[in-house]
Amino acid sequence: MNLLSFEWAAILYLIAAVCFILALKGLSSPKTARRGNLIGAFGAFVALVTVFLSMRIDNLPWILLTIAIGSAIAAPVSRRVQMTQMPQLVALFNGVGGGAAALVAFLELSHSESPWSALAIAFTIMVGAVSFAGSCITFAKLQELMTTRPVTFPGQPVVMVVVVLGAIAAGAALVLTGQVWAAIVLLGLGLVAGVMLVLPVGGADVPIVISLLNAFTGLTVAASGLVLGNVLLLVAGTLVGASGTILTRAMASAMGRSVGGIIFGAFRGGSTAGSTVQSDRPVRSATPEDVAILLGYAEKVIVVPGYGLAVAQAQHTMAELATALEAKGIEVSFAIHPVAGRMPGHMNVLLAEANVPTESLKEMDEINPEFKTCDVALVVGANDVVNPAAKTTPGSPIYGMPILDVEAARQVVFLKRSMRPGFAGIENELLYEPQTTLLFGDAKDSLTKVLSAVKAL
Ligand code: TAP
Repeated sequence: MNLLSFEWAAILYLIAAVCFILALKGLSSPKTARRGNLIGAFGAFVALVTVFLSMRIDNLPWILLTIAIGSAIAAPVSRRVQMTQMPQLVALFNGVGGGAAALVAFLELSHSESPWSALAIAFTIMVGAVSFAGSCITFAKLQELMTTRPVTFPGQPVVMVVVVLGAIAAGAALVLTGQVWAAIVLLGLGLVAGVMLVLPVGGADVPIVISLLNAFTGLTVAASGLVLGNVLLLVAGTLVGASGTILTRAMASAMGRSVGGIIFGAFRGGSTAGSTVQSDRPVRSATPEDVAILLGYAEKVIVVPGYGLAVAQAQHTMAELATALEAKGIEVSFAIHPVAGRMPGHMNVLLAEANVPTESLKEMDEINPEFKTCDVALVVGANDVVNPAAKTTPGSPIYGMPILDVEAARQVVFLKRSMRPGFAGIENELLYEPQTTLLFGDAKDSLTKVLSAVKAL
């Protein structure tokens, strides 16, 4: 029995859609993001309840059981996940969304009554499958279950063209005949296309691909709104698709990339080249006391935080060190690269947690001219975002990405545990430069020792 009339359901869907729009608005600033998130969750809750109360639902116990299983898995995972693992969680949730939309469209095939709805079904199956498979590979790259370098093989572009042509043929067959076999072929080709799309993307470009796949999932959900005749899915999917597309373009332009270049670059052989990693060349290593002397006698220090700072959870010690240096009259600022860490805004959130004043945080364009007047650039757990190969080595996976001009500083100190490369998997020549010193060890441990040595100066 339907407890809600069609009109009431439409009003509640409208309320949910407004919540989603307000959520996006809230999420656009760190100050309002938490509220935005809650408004979005409320909108999703209203939408879910409306579905249950306004439709005749078969198999209710099964549906409730799957919701319970999903919640039992997702709630503890979301609670336990570290900040540094957030992008892979987002990739996974995103992929599951795309995959679910593809499966729903598959099941709706038997109810399809017009070529238009068959077209929407074909689109949803294909793009949903691409999003699912692509997100799984992105997850594997981010979780470092596989290499983060571009994966290519001879004939890859030809295979991709064959897959796309096959998908168009299977899609046409699905629209014209409505046959299940065509849907199965389309689903399979979509999965292959998703894998092929992400494999050649190098580590440094993965954040942009997450955002692109997110836009794909949005489009899939919007198309499944057409298939199911559900306005809310249409609105929510369009919002996700549009915001994902805007974010993809914004991130690509912040990194000096074109979206086409990222996806097709490796196919052209452009981004597969790179330097070899883990060489045995000598480097200059130092003790915490040496680093404390360098810092303590500087006039101007620029800290470059990166992923390693987050892994070591060293933000509080870093903030304490900055305060101790400032107490000695030294000017300290933090250089924030847009993709430092593993998600947009990662460093801002981390340093805000340690109460580093926002005026000390400087974005890349603002801080870059300052490196040449700085005595020490202290690079804490960052690597790719300071790698000069982005400027000097055409063919490197990060070539063209704007970087922090750390090499211009008089002295550069790296705090890292080993000579292992960063996420992009390429060597950093700056580690071997004469002005560079390395303090090996976990960032928190090293910073604690440097802090007490600075205090003892
Ligand atoms: P990375 O280039 O990944 O370098 C991190 C460095 O931290 C490594 O050199 C690592 O060296 C060191 N490290 C790790 N754990 C440490 C610890 N406990 N103590 C001290 N050092 C530690 O990081 P980045 O410079 O921040 O650049 C970010 C990279 O991630 C870019 O390639 C970016 O494209 C990619 N990415 C970014 C995002 C977003 S949106 N921000 C999302 C996904 C991927 P050792 O192992 O030798 O210690």
